[in-house]
This record gives sequence, structure tokens and C-alpha cells, in this order.
Amino acid sequence: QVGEAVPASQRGSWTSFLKSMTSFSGDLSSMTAPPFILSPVSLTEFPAYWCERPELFAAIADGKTEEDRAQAVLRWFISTLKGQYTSRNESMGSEKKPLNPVLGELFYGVWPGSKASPGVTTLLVEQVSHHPPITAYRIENKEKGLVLTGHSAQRTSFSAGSIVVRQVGHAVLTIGGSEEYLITLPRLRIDGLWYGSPYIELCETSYIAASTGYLSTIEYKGKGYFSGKSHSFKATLAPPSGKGQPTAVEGLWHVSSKTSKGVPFHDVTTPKEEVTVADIQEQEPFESRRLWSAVAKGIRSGDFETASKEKTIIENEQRQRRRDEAAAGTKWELKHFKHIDSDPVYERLGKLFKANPPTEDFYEFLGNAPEIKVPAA
Ligand code: CLR
Repeated sequence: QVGEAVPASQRGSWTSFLKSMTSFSGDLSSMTAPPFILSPVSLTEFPAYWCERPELFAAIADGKTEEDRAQAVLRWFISTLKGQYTSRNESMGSEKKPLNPVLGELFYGVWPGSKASPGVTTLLVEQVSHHPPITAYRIENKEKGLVLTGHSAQRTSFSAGSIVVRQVGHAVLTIGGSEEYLITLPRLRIDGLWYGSPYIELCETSYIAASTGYLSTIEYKGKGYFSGKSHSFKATLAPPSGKGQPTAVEGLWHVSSKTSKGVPFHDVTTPKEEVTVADIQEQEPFESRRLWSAVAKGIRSGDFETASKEKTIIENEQRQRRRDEAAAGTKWELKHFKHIDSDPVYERLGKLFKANPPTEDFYEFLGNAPEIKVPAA
């Protein structure tokens, strides 16, 4: 039945939301959705999913050989998928519609490090475009010489009752400032819409191409394919020619996997570590949790009238800023990133898997990270 999981009073608005979606293409984030499907979390928080297992991130730097490091990158990448794509279902019961960030919205955080995950890892996120929404981020573990820089945008379409999301953007991981890994992102399908309990399935293929010549090809399948189970994947880590044999990995990305020799490869059944963020009172006005605090409070407490009023205040303030800029002939200045039309790393390493498109833009970090207070253990 339509909207089984939808509160009775919102079924009508859920059906019209679904209907309007079928004839919609472009920027889903700007569509008005019924309250039950709203999340109190802004998309600027999502890059934190890259590092919720900081020990696996740190371990990348410990690989002794090029192959060890390429394998550690693949293990860390696969281990982020559960958080990236299933965590809203776990924390809120289904996939939800995140808050649509404003231009210039910021999110700063830190993983303080421990014996198991050496080094402090910092997270810096900036919303670099509002329309279409584009989020740029940088994650660094200085002690280990690791930096991940990337940006994330989405193109959505509707097909056979599901939302299909093509991810636009890519990430680049550098080890010791020289070894580079280009990371592309999988396509997603949002299923379960009809019932009002959306969830994500990953599809098609994504890649991790290393400057050392190693290439990981990751294939995603849902129910009824490789293993018959949802969230299945197969990955192949191929060395550059003449440097040994490929490694094959297979499993469920939200649980665990093994190599074709039966060696355990990744396991995400253990607890993850959420990012630590400053108290709201200490945040700057444009930091995500401070900016959205009144809206988030409304959503969390079921007071959607207040949530929507507070959201309108933020949106009107944004419109006024854009009008003032237009009148003054000025442009909003990004704080931490500079837009680059084509990323040389993407162009170079993308050749390893014939990247399509052959070039992509990039947001280069300006080197001005704020001082992040590491909380006392
Ligand atoms: C953002 C980048 C992250 C991975 C990720 C996970 C979930 C995706 C999100 C990205 C983009 C926005 C997204 C979301 C799931 C639902 C939401 C596609 C790719 C859309 C805008 C909301 C759809 C509304 C229905 C749930 C009703 O690394």
C-alpha cells in the first residue's frame, strides 16, 4: 500500500510529493517534502562519513609497499560505505531529506586520535555552491601525512519508481604529499519511496586509481545479483602490468568481505567513531549546527511549524544577500577553496579506467584551516 510507513495525516502530501518527483529533474534538495521525511542534518555534515573509522584511514600510511597502500585505501573506502549510505536508516528509520546547505555554510570537526588510530584527523567542509548544491571538503591526518580533498554534487532523475542519483565530483587522497589516489563515487538508487521508507542501493561501478599504477574497480549490485543479497559488491585491485596478480574481494559492503583466497578483507560490524564538533555556542554563525539549530530543534521535536518558519528566515536572509551582492556588483567569496576548471590529477589518473567525463572541475584548498581545539580525552 502507498505510504505504509507514512503518518496517516501526511499520506496525501507524500503521494503528491512522489508525483511531482516523477516529472522532476535536477535539484531535488530544493523540493518541498512532507515533514516526516525531513532530516535535521545538513548535507555539509556528510563528508564526516569518510573518516568514521579513523584507524583505517591512518593505517593507509603504514603500508610498506605500493600494493599494501593501495589495498589499505580500498579497505578504508569500502568501510566508509555503510556510514555514507545506510546510517540514516539506522539512526532515523529510513533515508531522509537532508537540510539543503546555504552558500558558505561550514562544518568543522576532529577525530582526536587514540592508540588504535594514531594522529589527530581534522575535517573542514564548505558549501561552495547553493544552486546546484556543491559541497567541498578536506580531511587531514598530519602526523600520518594523509590528505583527502574532494567535492560532492548530485544529478537526480526518476526511473521506475526510484530516484537515481549520479554523483558528480571526486576525491583525491595523497600520501606523503606525493602518492595520489583518485576516487570516483558510485551511482545510487533510492528505493522504497512508494511505502514511504526510502533506502539506498548502490549500483554500477566506481574506481580508485593510484599514481603508482594500481587500480581498484568496485562493482555494486543489489538483491538478486552476485550473492542474491542487497548491498553486494565485488572489487578487483589490479597492479600495473608486470607487477603481480590482481586481488579479488567480494562481500556485503555494510557487513564484511573476503578475498578470493578466503582472507577477511573488511569488517564494519564493530562500532564507528563519530566526529567531534565544537559546542554550538562556540561556533561561528555560518557553522552548520549553529546556523540550523532552530530548524533542527523543530524537526526533532515534531514542531514543524517552527521548523518551517525558521527555515524561511534563513532562506530569505540568503535571498537578500544575493540581491545585495547583485546590486553592489560583488560576488560571494569562498573561504577555504578556490574553484579550478579542470583537475590535473583527475585527468592523469582517470586514464587508468577511461574516466567519463575525461575531465572534472575541482576545489583547491587555500591552506587556511582554522585552529581546531582537540578536546581533552
Ligand atoms: C552526499 C554525499 C555523501 C553520500 C550521500 C549519501 C546520501 C545522499 C547524499 C550523498 C546526497 C543527497 C541525497 C542523499 C540521500 C537522499 C538525498 C541523494 C550522495 C536526496 C537529496 C533526498 C531525496 C528525498 C527522498 C529521501 C524523499 O558522501
